[in-house]
Amino acid sequence: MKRVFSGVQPTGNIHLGNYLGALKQFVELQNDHECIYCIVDEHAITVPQDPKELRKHILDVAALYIAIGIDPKKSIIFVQSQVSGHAELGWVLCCNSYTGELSRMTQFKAKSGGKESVGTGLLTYPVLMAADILLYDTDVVPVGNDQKQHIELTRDIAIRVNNKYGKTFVVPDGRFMKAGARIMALDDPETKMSKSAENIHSRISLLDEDSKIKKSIMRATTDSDGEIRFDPVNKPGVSNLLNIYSALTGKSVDEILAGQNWRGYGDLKKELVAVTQEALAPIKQNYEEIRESEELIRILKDGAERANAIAEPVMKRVRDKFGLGL
Ligand code: ATP
Ligand code: LTN
Repeated sequence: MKRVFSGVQPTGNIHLGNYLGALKQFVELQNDHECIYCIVDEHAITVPQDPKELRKHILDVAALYIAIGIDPKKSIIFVQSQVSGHAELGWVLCCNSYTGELSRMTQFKAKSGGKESVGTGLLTYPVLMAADILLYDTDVVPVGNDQKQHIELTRDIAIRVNNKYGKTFVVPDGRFMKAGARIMALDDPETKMSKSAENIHSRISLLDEDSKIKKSIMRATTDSDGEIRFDPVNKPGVSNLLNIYSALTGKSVDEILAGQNWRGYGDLKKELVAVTQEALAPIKQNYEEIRESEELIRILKDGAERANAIAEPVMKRVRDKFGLGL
Protein backbone atom coordinates (compact mmCIF):
# COMPACT_ATOMS: atom_id res chain seq x y z
CA MET A 1 0.00 0.00 0.00
CA LYS A 2 1.30 3.45 -0.86
CA ARG A 3 1.83 5.88 1.99
CA VAL A 4 0.09 9.27 2.09
CA PHE A 5 1.08 12.24 4.25
CA SER A 6 -0.44 15.71 4.48
CA GLY A 7 -0.83 18.51 6.96
CA VAL A 8 -3.00 21.49 7.80
CA GLN A 9 -1.97 24.47 9.91
CA PRO A 10 -4.00 25.12 13.07
CA THR A 11 -4.29 28.82 12.27
CA GLY A 12 -8.03 29.40 12.05
CA ASN A 13 -11.23 28.06 10.67
CA ILE A 14 -10.87 25.57 7.85
CA HIS A 15 -12.58 26.90 4.75
CA LEU A 16 -13.98 25.51 1.50
CA GLY A 17 -10.61 26.05 -0.23
CA ASN A 18 -8.82 23.85 2.30
CA TYR A 19 -11.61 21.29 2.11
CA LEU A 20 -12.04 21.06 -1.65
CA GLY A 21 -8.32 21.45 -2.42
CA ALA A 22 -6.93 19.07 0.16
CA LEU A 23 -9.09 17.60 2.91
CA LYS A 24 -11.66 15.95 0.67
CA GLN A 25 -8.86 13.92 -0.90
CA PHE A 26 -7.69 12.86 2.56
CA VAL A 27 -10.96 11.01 3.08
CA GLU A 28 -10.99 9.39 -0.36
CA LEU A 29 -7.40 8.15 -0.05
CA GLN A 30 -7.77 6.33 3.25
CA ASN A 31 -9.52 3.29 1.72
CA ASP A 32 -6.58 2.14 -0.37
CA HIS A 33 -3.58 3.95 1.14
CA GLU A 34 -1.79 4.06 4.46
CA CYS A 35 -2.62 7.63 5.49
CA ILE A 36 -0.93 9.96 7.96
CA TYR A 37 -2.62 13.31 8.62
CA CYS A 38 -0.84 15.90 10.68
CA ILE A 39 -1.78 19.14 12.40
CA VAL A 40 1.30 21.22 11.72
CA ASP A 41 1.55 23.45 14.80
CA GLU A 42 5.29 24.07 14.30
CA HIS A 43 4.49 25.61 10.93
CA ALA A 44 1.87 27.81 12.53
CA ILE A 45 4.46 29.54 14.76
CA THR A 46 6.39 30.85 11.73
CA VAL A 47 4.12 33.85 12.32
CA PRO A 48 3.15 35.07 15.82
CA GLN A 49 0.35 33.06 17.49
CA ASP A 50 -1.57 33.51 20.69
CA PRO A 51 -0.64 30.36 22.70
CA LYS A 52 -4.17 29.78 24.04
CA GLU A 53 -5.69 30.21 20.60
CA LEU A 54 -3.11 27.89 19.05
CA ARG A 55 -3.97 25.08 21.50
CA LYS A 56 -7.65 25.59 20.76
CA HIS A 57 -7.10 25.57 17.01
CA ILE A 58 -5.11 22.32 17.22
CA LEU A 59 -8.15 20.56 18.70
CA ASP A 60 -10.48 22.34 16.26
CA VAL A 61 -8.56 20.97 13.27
CA ALA A 62 -8.34 17.50 14.83
CA ALA A 63 -12.12 17.47 15.36
CA LEU A 64 -12.69 18.68 11.81
CA TYR A 65 -10.45 15.95 10.40
CA ILE A 66 -12.72 13.40 12.05
CA ALA A 67 -15.91 15.32 11.24
CA ILE A 68 -15.22 15.28 7.48
CA GLY A 69 -14.76 11.51 7.60
CA ILE A 70 -11.15 10.73 8.41
CA ASP A 71 -11.38 7.54 10.40
CA PRO A 72 -8.76 7.33 13.19
CA LYS A 73 -8.92 3.54 12.96
CA LYS A 74 -7.79 3.66 9.34
CA SER A 75 -5.61 6.80 9.33
CA ILE A 76 -3.10 8.26 11.74
CA ILE A 77 -4.10 11.71 13.04
CA PHE A 78 -1.52 13.52 15.16
CA VAL A 79 0.08 16.83 16.13
CA GLN A 80 3.46 17.63 14.56
CA SER A 81 5.19 18.87 17.74
CA GLN A 82 4.40 15.56 19.48
CA VAL A 83 6.88 13.76 17.21
CA SER A 84 10.37 15.21 17.66
CA GLY A 85 11.64 13.83 14.34
CA HIS A 86 10.03 16.71 12.44
CA ALA A 87 12.18 19.38 14.05
CA GLU A 88 15.25 17.12 14.03
CA LEU A 89 14.99 16.23 10.36
CA GLY A 90 14.05 19.86 9.60
CA TRP A 91 17.47 20.90 10.86
CA VAL A 92 19.31 18.25 8.85
CA LEU A 93 17.47 19.37 5.71
CA CYS A 94 18.19 23.05 6.43
CA CYS A 95 21.83 22.07 6.16
CA ASN A 96 21.07 20.63 2.72
CA SER A 97 19.09 23.47 1.21
CA TYR A 98 20.10 26.89 -0.08
CA THR A 99 18.89 30.33 0.95
CA GLY A 100 18.65 31.15 -2.78
CA GLU A 101 16.07 28.44 -3.52
CA LEU A 102 14.12 29.23 -0.34
CA SER A 103 13.92 32.96 -1.01
CA ARG A 104 12.53 32.20 -4.48
CA MET A 105 9.43 30.46 -3.04
CA THR A 106 6.24 32.36 -3.97
CA GLN A 107 4.72 31.89 -0.49
CA PHE A 108 7.86 33.28 1.15
CA LYS A 109 7.82 36.30 -1.13
CA ALA A 110 4.12 36.89 -0.43
CA LYS A 111 4.42 36.53 3.35
CA SER A 112 7.68 38.50 3.73
CA GLY A 113 7.05 41.19 1.12
CA GLY A 114 7.10 44.77 2.40
CA LYS A 115 8.20 43.75 5.93
CA GLU A 116 11.18 45.38 7.58
CA SER A 117 12.31 42.30 9.47
CA VAL A 118 11.43 38.79 8.36
CA GLY A 119 11.52 35.76 10.70
CA THR A 120 13.92 32.97 9.72
CA GLY A 121 11.08 30.47 10.17
CA LEU A 122 9.21 31.99 7.24
CA LEU A 123 12.22 31.31 5.03
CA THR A 124 12.77 27.75 6.28
CA TYR A 125 9.03 26.91 6.40
CA PRO A 126 9.20 24.72 3.25
CA VAL A 127 12.22 22.83 4.62
CA LEU A 128 10.18 21.82 7.68
CA MET A 129 7.41 20.78 5.29
CA ALA A 130 9.93 18.65 3.37
CA ALA A 131 10.96 17.08 6.70
CA ASP A 132 7.29 16.29 7.51
CA ILE A 133 6.95 14.45 4.24
CA LEU A 134 10.34 12.69 4.04
CA LEU A 135 10.19 11.56 7.69
CA TYR A 136 7.54 8.97 6.76
CA ASP A 137 8.92 7.61 3.46
CA THR A 138 5.83 9.22 1.91
CA ASP A 139 4.76 8.29 -1.63
CA VAL A 140 1.85 10.69 -2.16
CA VAL A 141 1.10 14.20 -0.80
CA PRO A 142 -2.47 15.46 -1.35
CA VAL A 143 -2.45 19.29 -1.29
CA GLY A 144 -3.92 22.36 -2.98
CA ASN A 145 -2.24 23.92 -6.01
CA ASP A 146 -0.61 26.63 -3.93
CA GLN A 147 1.73 23.98 -2.46
CA LYS A 148 3.06 22.73 -5.81
CA GLN A 149 6.30 24.66 -5.49
CA HIS A 150 6.90 23.33 -1.97
CA ILE A 151 6.40 19.75 -3.19
CA GLU A 152 8.92 20.37 -5.98
CA LEU A 153 11.42 21.66 -3.42
CA THR A 154 10.82 18.57 -1.24
CA ARG A 155 11.61 16.36 -4.23
CA ASP A 156 14.74 18.39 -5.05
CA ILE A 157 16.03 18.09 -1.48
CA ALA A 158 15.28 14.34 -1.35
CA ILE A 159 17.11 13.72 -4.64
CA ARG A 160 20.02 15.93 -3.56
CA VAL A 161 20.48 14.01 -0.29
CA ASN A 162 20.09 10.65 -2.06
CA ASN A 163 22.78 11.61 -4.58
CA LYS A 164 25.18 12.80 -1.92
CA TYR A 165 24.67 10.25 0.89
CA GLY A 166 23.20 7.24 -0.94
CA LYS A 167 19.52 6.30 -1.00
CA THR A 168 18.06 7.87 2.12
CA PHE A 169 14.60 9.20 1.17
CA VAL A 170 11.60 8.14 -0.87
CA VAL A 171 10.94 10.85 -3.51
CA PRO A 172 7.25 11.79 -3.11
CA ASP A 173 4.63 12.96 -5.64
CA GLY A 174 2.05 15.71 -5.10
CA ARG A 175 -1.63 14.91 -5.71
CA PHE A 176 -3.92 17.73 -6.82
CA MET A 177 -7.70 17.82 -7.31
CA LYS A 178 -9.17 18.61 -10.73
CA ALA A 179 -12.00 20.84 -9.56
CA GLY A 180 -11.01 22.11 -6.12
CA ALA A 181 -7.25 22.61 -6.41
CA ARG A 182 -7.53 26.38 -6.31
CA ILE A 183 -10.67 27.92 -4.82
CA MET A 184 -10.69 31.69 -5.09
CA ALA A 185 -11.91 34.32 -2.62
CA LEU A 186 -15.62 35.08 -3.05
CA ASP A 187 -15.11 38.84 -2.84
CA ASP A 188 -11.99 38.89 -5.02
CA PRO A 189 -11.73 35.94 -7.42
CA GLU A 190 -8.21 36.97 -8.42
CA THR A 191 -6.83 35.87 -5.02
CA LYS A 192 -7.12 32.47 -3.34
CA MET A 193 -9.63 31.84 -0.60
CA SER A 194 -7.68 32.24 2.62
CA LYS A 195 -8.08 31.83 6.38
CA SER A 196 -6.33 35.08 7.04
CA ALA A 197 -8.22 37.49 4.72
CA GLU A 198 -9.94 40.26 6.66
CA ASN A 199 -13.34 40.05 4.98
CA ILE A 200 -15.20 37.03 6.42
CA HIS A 201 -17.41 36.98 3.32
CA SER A 202 -14.35 36.19 1.21
CA ARG A 203 -14.56 32.60 2.45
CA ILE A 204 -16.97 29.94 3.64
CA SER A 205 -15.72 28.18 6.74
CA LEU A 206 -16.80 24.58 7.17
CA LEU A 207 -18.57 25.51 10.41
CA ASP A 208 -20.39 28.57 9.06
CA GLU A 209 -24.09 28.78 9.85
CA ASP A 210 -26.57 28.51 6.99
CA SER A 211 -27.36 32.23 7.13
CA LYS A 212 -23.67 33.14 6.82
CA ILE A 213 -23.22 30.71 3.89
CA LYS A 214 -26.14 32.38 2.14
CA LYS A 215 -24.89 35.89 2.78
CA SER A 216 -21.34 35.17 1.57
CA ILE A 217 -22.40 33.41 -1.63
CA MET A 218 -25.20 35.84 -2.54
CA ARG A 219 -22.80 38.79 -2.32
CA ALA A 220 -19.95 37.01 -4.20
CA THR A 221 -18.29 39.11 -6.88
CA THR A 222 -19.32 38.19 -10.45
CA ASP A 223 -19.34 40.43 -13.54
CA SER A 224 -21.76 42.48 -15.56
CA ASP A 225 -22.27 40.51 -18.78
CA GLY A 226 -24.84 38.17 -17.21
CA GLU A 227 -23.81 35.04 -19.12
CA ILE A 228 -23.20 31.83 -17.13
CA ARG A 229 -20.13 30.29 -18.69
CA PHE A 230 -16.89 28.70 -17.40
CA ASP A 231 -14.06 31.05 -18.37
CA PRO A 232 -11.61 31.57 -15.48
CA VAL A 233 -9.62 34.25 -17.34
CA ASN A 234 -12.46 36.54 -18.41
CA LYS A 235 -15.08 35.51 -15.84
CA PRO A 236 -13.15 34.52 -12.69
CA GLY A 237 -16.04 35.12 -10.26
CA VAL A 238 -18.66 33.03 -12.06
CA SER A 239 -16.07 30.35 -12.89
CA ASN A 240 -15.10 30.12 -9.22
CA LEU A 241 -18.75 29.56 -8.24
CA LEU A 242 -19.09 26.86 -10.90
CA ASN A 243 -15.86 25.30 -9.74
CA ILE A 244 -17.08 25.16 -6.13
CA TYR A 245 -20.38 23.69 -7.31
CA SER A 246 -18.51 21.05 -9.32
CA ALA A 247 -16.14 20.14 -6.48
CA LEU A 248 -18.98 19.86 -3.96
CA THR A 249 -21.25 17.70 -6.12
CA GLY A 250 -18.68 15.68 -8.08
CA LYS A 251 -20.40 16.74 -11.35
CA SER A 252 -18.33 18.26 -14.15
CA VAL A 253 -19.00 21.90 -15.07
CA ASP A 254 -20.34 20.76 -18.47
CA GLU A 255 -22.81 18.44 -16.74
CA ILE A 256 -23.90 21.21 -14.40
CA LEU A 257 -24.44 23.71 -17.20
CA ALA A 258 -26.25 21.20 -19.41
CA GLY A 259 -28.81 20.37 -16.73
CA GLN A 260 -29.75 23.90 -15.63
CA ASN A 261 -32.27 26.54 -16.62
CA TRP A 262 -30.83 29.39 -14.59
CA ARG A 263 -31.91 32.82 -15.78
CA GLY A 264 -29.05 34.71 -14.19
CA TYR A 265 -26.29 34.71 -11.59
CA GLY A 266 -28.90 34.94 -8.83
CA ASP A 267 -30.25 31.49 -9.70
CA LEU A 268 -26.79 29.96 -9.83
CA LYS A 269 -25.96 31.50 -6.46
CA LYS A 270 -29.19 30.30 -4.84
CA GLU A 271 -28.56 26.75 -5.94
CA LEU A 272 -24.95 26.91 -4.81
CA VAL A 273 -26.16 28.10 -1.38
CA ALA A 274 -28.38 25.00 -1.13
CA VAL A 275 -25.62 22.65 -2.32
CA THR A 276 -23.12 24.14 0.14
CA GLN A 277 -25.52 24.07 3.09
CA GLU A 278 -26.34 20.44 2.36
CA ALA A 279 -22.67 19.43 2.07
CA LEU A 280 -21.64 21.16 5.30
CA ALA A 281 -24.60 20.12 7.51
CA PRO A 282 -23.30 16.61 8.39
CA ILE A 283 -19.77 17.96 8.95
CA LYS A 284 -21.07 20.53 11.45
CA GLN A 285 -23.10 17.91 13.27
CA ASN A 286 -20.19 15.45 13.51
CA TYR A 287 -17.92 18.27 14.66
CA GLU A 288 -20.15 19.20 17.59
CA GLU A 289 -20.15 15.59 18.75
CA ILE A 290 -16.40 15.03 18.62
CA ARG A 291 -14.96 18.44 19.57
CA GLU A 292 -15.81 18.26 23.29
CA SER A 293 -15.30 14.53 23.73
CA GLU A 294 -12.31 13.14 25.64
CA GLU A 295 -11.88 10.66 22.84
CA LEU A 296 -10.22 13.41 20.79
CA ILE A 297 -7.13 13.66 23.01
CA ARG A 298 -6.84 9.89 23.14
CA ILE A 299 -6.94 9.71 19.33
CA LEU A 300 -4.16 12.33 19.05
CA LYS A 301 -1.95 10.60 21.65
CA ASP A 302 -2.40 7.25 19.96
CA GLY A 303 -1.73 8.90 16.58
CA ALA A 304 1.54 10.44 17.82
CA GLU A 305 2.73 7.03 19.05
CA ARG A 306 1.92 5.37 15.75
CA ALA A 307 3.54 8.22 13.78
CA ASN A 308 6.66 8.07 15.94
CA ALA A 309 6.98 4.32 15.36
CA ILE A 310 7.22 5.00 11.61
CA ALA A 311 9.44 8.09 11.94
CA GLU A 312 12.05 6.69 14.32
CA PRO A 313 13.57 4.09 11.93
CA VAL A 314 13.73 6.75 9.20
CA MET A 315 15.48 9.14 11.60
CA LYS A 316 17.93 6.35 12.53
CA ARG A 317 18.64 5.85 8.83
CA VAL A 318 19.28 9.60 8.45
CA ARG A 319 21.60 9.74 11.48
CA ASP A 320 23.54 6.75 10.13
CA LYS A 321 23.87 8.22 6.63
CA PHE A 322 25.07 11.58 7.97
CA GLY A 323 27.26 10.17 10.74
CA LEU A 324 25.35 11.91 13.49
CA GLY A 325 25.62 10.70 17.10
CA LEU A 326 27.29 7.47 18.10
P1 ATP B 1 -4.69 30.00 4.16
O1 ATP B 1 -3.86 30.63 3.11
O2 ATP B 1 -6.11 29.87 3.77
O3 ATP B 1 -4.47 30.60 5.51
P2 ATP B 1 -2.84 27.95 4.15
O4 ATP B 1 -2.50 27.67 2.71
O5 ATP B 1 -1.96 28.82 4.90
O6 ATP B 1 -4.31 28.49 4.23
P3 ATP B 1 -3.19 25.29 5.37
O7 ATP B 1 -4.28 25.33 6.35
O8 ATP B 1 -1.96 24.69 5.88
O9 ATP B 1 -2.86 26.66 4.88
O10 ATP B 1 -3.67 24.56 4.06
C1 ATP B 1 -4.17 23.27 4.11
C2 ATP B 1 -4.39 22.78 2.72
O11 ATP B 1 -5.38 23.57 2.04
C3 ATP B 1 -3.15 22.80 1.81
O12 ATP B 1 -3.07 21.59 1.12
C4 ATP B 1 -3.42 23.95 0.86
O13 ATP B 1 -2.81 23.73 -0.39
C5 ATP B 1 -4.92 23.89 0.74
N1 ATP B 1 -5.51 25.20 0.37
C6 ATP B 1 -5.41 26.37 1.05
N2 ATP B 1 -6.10 27.36 0.43
C7 ATP B 1 -6.66 26.79 -0.68
C8 ATP B 1 -7.52 27.27 -1.73
N3 ATP B 1 -7.93 28.52 -1.75
N4 ATP B 1 -7.90 26.40 -2.71
C9 ATP B 1 -7.50 25.11 -2.69
N5 ATP B 1 -6.70 24.59 -1.72
C10 ATP B 1 -6.28 25.40 -0.73
N1 LTN C 1 2.48 24.12 3.88
C1 LTN C 1 1.22 23.48 3.93
C2 LTN C 1 0.96 22.78 5.23
C3 LTN C 1 1.91 21.65 5.41
C4 LTN C 1 1.92 20.43 4.69
C5 LTN C 1 3.00 19.68 5.23
C6 LTN C 1 1.14 19.93 3.66
C7 LTN C 1 2.93 21.58 6.31
N2 LTN C 1 3.57 20.41 6.22
C8 LTN C 1 3.32 18.41 4.72
C9 LTN C 1 1.49 18.66 3.16
C10 LTN C 1 2.55 17.92 3.69
C11 LTN C 1 0.15 24.52 3.65
O1 LTN C 1 -0.87 24.16 3.23
N3 LTN C 1 0.32 25.75 3.91
